[in-house]
Amino acid sequence: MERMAEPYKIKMIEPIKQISREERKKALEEAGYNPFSLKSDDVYIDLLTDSGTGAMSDNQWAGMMLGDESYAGSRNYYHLKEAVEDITGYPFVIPTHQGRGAEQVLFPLVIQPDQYVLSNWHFDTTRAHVDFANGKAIDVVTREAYDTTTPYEFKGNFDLEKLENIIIDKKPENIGMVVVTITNNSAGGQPVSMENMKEASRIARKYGIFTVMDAARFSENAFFIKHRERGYENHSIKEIIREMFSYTDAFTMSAKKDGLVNIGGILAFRNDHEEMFNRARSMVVPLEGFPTYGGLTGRDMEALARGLYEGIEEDYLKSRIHQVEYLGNRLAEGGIPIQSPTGGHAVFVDAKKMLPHIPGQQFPAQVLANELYLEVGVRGVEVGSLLLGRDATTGEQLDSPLELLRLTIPRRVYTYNHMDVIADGLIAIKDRAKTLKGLTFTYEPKVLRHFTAKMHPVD
Ligand code: PLI
Repeated sequence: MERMAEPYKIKMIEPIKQISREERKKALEEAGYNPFSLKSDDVYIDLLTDSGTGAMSDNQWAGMMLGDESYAGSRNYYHLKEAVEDITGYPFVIPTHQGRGAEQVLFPLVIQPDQYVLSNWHFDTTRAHVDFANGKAIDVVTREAYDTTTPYEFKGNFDLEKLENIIIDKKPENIGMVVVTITNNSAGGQPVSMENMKEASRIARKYGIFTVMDAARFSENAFFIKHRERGYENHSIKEIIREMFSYTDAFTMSAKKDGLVNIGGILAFRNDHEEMFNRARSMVVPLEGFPTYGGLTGRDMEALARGLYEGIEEDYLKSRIHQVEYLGNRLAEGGIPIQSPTGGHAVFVDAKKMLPHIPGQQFPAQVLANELYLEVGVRGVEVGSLLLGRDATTGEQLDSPLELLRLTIPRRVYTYNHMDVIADGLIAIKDRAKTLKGLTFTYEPKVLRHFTAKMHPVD
């Protein structure tokens, strides 16, 4: 696959260095074989997340100097509100410190205790906030998402039949809300088609159920619709985004992804939800801050107002998605099994296929993450059994349907040469994959264990 020249040039650089293999071995041991516990100085190429790790433009940095740090009514809030309304059509806008801040304000207003929440796939914090609101999260993703080898253009979709059957089975009054996660992070940054979103929304509205967009990667999703879904090839990205948001009542957004900022989130409501907006504005005060700053500085809001526009530019999106696809193609050509086709923000390596001799209970994707770090100093992240955890009542380790190593690409940060280092590193591991050993816990925290667990290779 050809490389594509970036639609920007570099004005400032941040040095990175590759420490020696011996030093990496020591660092990994000290980190308890858990890449989350590595110091970033010991990492050469950091693919832990695309969240808050992107590079801002000169235009955004210039905007930072125009921060109006007034406690109430900052002019940057109004810039942000105008940008959100222009791009999504939602007029009622509340800034929050990041995506989970928006979730913690909204969810208790919508979910009644013991209600179910249905999503194509809840992100970890989204699931946690459903739990905190005493709701019960159920994922209803299309079955194609679990088959990494067969390409399917919209692996992020809802299983619509299952969605409606669950609503009927549990009864509509017991469903708190439907959450449309775009793109579907856990399935591999996979997009949701417009048709699927429209149908999910039609089903929810038929039963009077509130719908929320988890919009972290909304512009990447719009790009995929334009290039993969029939009928949208001649629509602008903005037109597609407008239509996507017409199918939900509110959105929560981690602006640290497609918003192209290092911190920030948004909670917004459609024009027919002013009453709920007013209730959310009261809630945001004790949780995040006054409703015209919600945990952000004026300069953060200005950078975000500008980042939202840069994130929907077609040239930028083309270059972004192409770089991820390039890495995916290099890996596939080198015989590395990946979730196919590649998604928007990351390449997901199928560790179950690459390390079939290591059972889920010994965390094959974590083993692969560690080996890639030892090989070239690249830090990826496990999305599998370690992340999934144990059954809350029986304490048994749950069996994850997928054991994935996520190689998450920060926006506008790394070059194609970095993609080659990553690909060469993984391909070099392939031939000795059989010799790699599983992992066992030396310390297993009860809550969100993947962040702080300590492990050791099994004998
Ligand atoms: O990290 P936050 O609080 O700004 O956003 C939470 C969040 C919500 N929804 C989705 C789909 C996410 O992917 C998400 C955060 N994702 C992270 C941190 C990631 O590494 O994927």
